[in-house]
Amino acid sequence: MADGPMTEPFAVGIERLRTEALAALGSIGDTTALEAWRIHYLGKGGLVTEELKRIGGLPPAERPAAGQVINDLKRVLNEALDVARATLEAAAQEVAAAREAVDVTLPGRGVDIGVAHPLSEAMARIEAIFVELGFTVASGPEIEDEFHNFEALNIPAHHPARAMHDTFYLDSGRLLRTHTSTVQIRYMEHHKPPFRIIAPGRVYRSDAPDPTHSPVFHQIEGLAVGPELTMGHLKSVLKTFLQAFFERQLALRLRPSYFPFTEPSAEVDISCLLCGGSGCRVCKNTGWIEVLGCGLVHPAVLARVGIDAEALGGFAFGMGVERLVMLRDGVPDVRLFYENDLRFLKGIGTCA
Ligand code: 2U9
Repeated sequence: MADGPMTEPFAVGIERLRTEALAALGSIGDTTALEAWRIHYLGKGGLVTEELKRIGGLPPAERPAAGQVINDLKRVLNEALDVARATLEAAAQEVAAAREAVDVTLPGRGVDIGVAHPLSEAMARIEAIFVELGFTVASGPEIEDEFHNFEALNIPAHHPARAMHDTFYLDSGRLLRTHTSTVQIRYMEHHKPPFRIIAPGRVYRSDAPDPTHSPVFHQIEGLAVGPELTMGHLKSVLKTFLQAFFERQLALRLRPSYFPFTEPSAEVDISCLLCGGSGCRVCKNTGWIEVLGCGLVHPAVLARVGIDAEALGGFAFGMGVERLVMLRDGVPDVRLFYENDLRFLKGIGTCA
């Protein structure tokens, strides 16, 4: 076959390559395929580069025109590549914008307004009532020593009352306080009578949890020391407090009891909150509900902290805060205070 003019078939081949490349570009839908297209046609070993290499085989006279044709092809394909890339990026941006779009007309989710935990609310309330009665609020450590938790309170080693307290002991020989009486002992070590204090706080007893027991609970204990303090003063303070806390008139009954740190000691009953005293299931038909313990401070306790028990006396009382809230709000299980179930917290919480 005779050699024809070289420019014609070369230009035709380039034209076919252009048509094929642009057609392939038209069907590309993502940037990965676009990059593969670029490498296939315009990359170092791509088809356009192959054509460039073929120029060397053309007669010298045809080379400039062939070079021109290939340069045109390169420019056209690069421009088409830029347009295709811009189109794909714009489409991707549209998809992303649609995915992230916020419908500002939708109603909001609503915000829960926090409430004070029922125990915090009750503690604050109880403290406020006693402050009104002239008491000062005292506090102290939850990790204690045996002296402040037991010995100073007339509970020597091996005393059966220690077993009643089911103490959590730490490796250090210290313990988690079983009552906030420890705070009153520490207060008496550093303050001269007369004084009236309450000691609110967390206490710990190694009890298995059940509807009426929790290994951690809250107490508020009170102590007044001064001359001529009697059970009459004690009863009056407690009646004022209990009527303020339960927001109603109540009858009070003191039943003799025993605590190592008070003598005499008494349990305090109030007339039933549900039936008022006539008898119902809440008071087990007795008309009375036990709410706290109290007594006159044992002279041995005063003597242990250097107070002259001949000249001065004191009264003391102690209450479990959970028990009071359970009675007031009809909470059936002490564990509810520690489970953080919002249905419970919202149900009896009050706005902070
Ligand atoms: C000092 C001296 C005496 C505090 C008292 C009680 C009686 C009492 C219980 C109530 C329910 C403990 O939480 S509870 O289980 N407490 O019955 N507490 S007298 O007497 C004191 C305190 C401090 C220096």
